[in-house]
Amino acid sequence: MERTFLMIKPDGVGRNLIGEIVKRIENKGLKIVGAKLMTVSEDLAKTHYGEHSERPFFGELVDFITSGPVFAMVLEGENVVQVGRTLVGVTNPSESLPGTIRGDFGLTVGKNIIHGSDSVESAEKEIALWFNSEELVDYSLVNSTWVY
Ligand code: RTP
Ligand code: MG
Repeated sequence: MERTFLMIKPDGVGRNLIGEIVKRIENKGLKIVGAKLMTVSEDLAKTHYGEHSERPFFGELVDFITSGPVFAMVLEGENVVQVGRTLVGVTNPSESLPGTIRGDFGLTVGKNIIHGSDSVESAEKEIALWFNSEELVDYSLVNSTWVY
């Protein structure tokens, strides 16, 4: 089954949105296989957003992600990378549709609440970067036969 990496950013944690976001993930039928509240080192932030290292906003992005705790998650489900991005919304919350996390809770690109892996390949890299294998839990959801 496909996996993705989602991370509630410091603004989402600071605005008490963990429960609201986890509720949407559970309601959708996705399985949480790993989750942790953590602070992010500068090294981890720079590696995670390495593809943006030459962009003018890189410094601000690293400062922001390291500015408070984040809530990191690994989710499992059919087509979950794309489904995760759909739940999150587009990069700029002012263009994200209502019903998406960014569309419902954000206004500006610099404080867009949550990160979601953008491809199966990035998901694999990001899961390995953020989680040890023993932090990922193997179990079954009782209701999954009503989803699949
Ligand atoms: P993310 O990686 O955080 O899930 O966001 P994304 O794929 O939707 O967008 P991406 O292009 O990967 O950008 C990463 C993060 O950089 C910040 N950003 N700021 N000031 C700007 O023009 C700008 N553009 C991007 C956003 O916080 C974005 O989520
Ligand atoms: Mg991205």
